Amino acid sequence: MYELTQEHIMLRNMVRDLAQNKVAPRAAEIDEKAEWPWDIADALASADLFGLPFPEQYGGTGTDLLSLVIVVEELAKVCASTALMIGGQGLGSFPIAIAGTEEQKQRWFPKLASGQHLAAFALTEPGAGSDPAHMSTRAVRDGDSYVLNGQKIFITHAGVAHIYTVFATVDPAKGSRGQACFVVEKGTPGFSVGKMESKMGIRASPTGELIFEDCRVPIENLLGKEGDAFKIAMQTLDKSRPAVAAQALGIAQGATDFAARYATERVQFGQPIAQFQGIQFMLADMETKTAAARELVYKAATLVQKGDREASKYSAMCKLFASDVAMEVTTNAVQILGGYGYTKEYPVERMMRDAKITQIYEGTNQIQRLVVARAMLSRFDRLS
Ligand code: COS
Repeated sequence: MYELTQEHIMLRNMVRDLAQNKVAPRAAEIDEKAEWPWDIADALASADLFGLPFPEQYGGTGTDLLSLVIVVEELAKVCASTALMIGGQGLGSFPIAIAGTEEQKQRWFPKLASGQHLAAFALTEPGAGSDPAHMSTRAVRDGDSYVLNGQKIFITHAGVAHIYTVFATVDPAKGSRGQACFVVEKGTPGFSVGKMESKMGIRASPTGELIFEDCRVPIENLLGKEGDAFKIAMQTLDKSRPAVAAQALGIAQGATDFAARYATERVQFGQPIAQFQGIQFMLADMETKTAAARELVYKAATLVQKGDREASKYSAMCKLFASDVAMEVTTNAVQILGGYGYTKEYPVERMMRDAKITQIYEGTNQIQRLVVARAMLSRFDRLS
């Protein structure tokens, strides 16, 4: 089980203040304008929050995954796009943490840890979303480098990132065992950012296409060996899904808190609507499900941190559960606010739009159920 230490609580309180003072006042505007907020990125960097995924020797905080999810949760209570800055930094850099050499970590981590550079994770393609074993981006060895050709889509931090961990196939006949993972730096000839998406939610976080046209990447940028990449991607997602779950959790708590406060102020039939049992029961269910999600998210983060054999299953379970809770809770928050909830005057409609992506990205919830079921049933395979 997990236990929050004094350090976790101090970190949570510090980020709560920052979220309230620096992030909340900008959240509606950056959503409306679909604008990447450099001022908020600077504020997170000044608070050392980009250092959360990195060990101390590279300028990181050297803290655990539970610290990272606590921070993502607090930021997501007021702005899911801002929370994704930290989640995305983890996702984009975990492949280097998992498979990088000491030299590679020294080369890329310090600037990522300080927030001077941002990272992005490039796995998804038009024809390979849930099924990355069948990606078509190619990497062909040529002397001391690889030449990349292909296209990636729906990439968080496209354009704003400096470091992209890119997955490509070196031997299509080998499927998931024929892939390699590379770090491609911004500005590498043959690498460009294509179409940017206009999205329903997390609108202040840029999502876009990456294009590789005879993009030459030195062999020093290969992470692990040829053939390792699919497992690197799976291990990365195991580490990163608790952060998506924490984003969902924060959205759910933010919406619950807002709806509860609103219900005490909104008067109908001569009394605050919070005095109606119908509203009380909705609020009680929202609070209960959100609290249950928190237990699962914190436990999953702890198991992933320990490298527990159940880590992959818990990582999928917490993302699945917390995101479904976030969708349900935010929909009910809009319902409690009624017509006002449907307008941009109040944050709950944004929270409902932001919640939706947490059921989809880093593996749809259908994929999470598949991961959970496989982990459950593999036990019996071993016995047979
Ligand atoms: N950790 C380490 N290795 C893993 C792993 C994990 N969590 N999950 C699978 N592997 C390994 C398997 O052990 C297998 O190894 P061998 O080749 O040595 O046998 C290999 O990876 C292939 O595994 P599997 O056969 O299970 O692969 P599938 O193609 O059936 O895919 C799923 C498995 C569906 C789980 C995977 O494709 C997936 O996670 N899809 C969703 C991807 C996703 O999240 N996309 C969102 C984009 S990222 S924002």
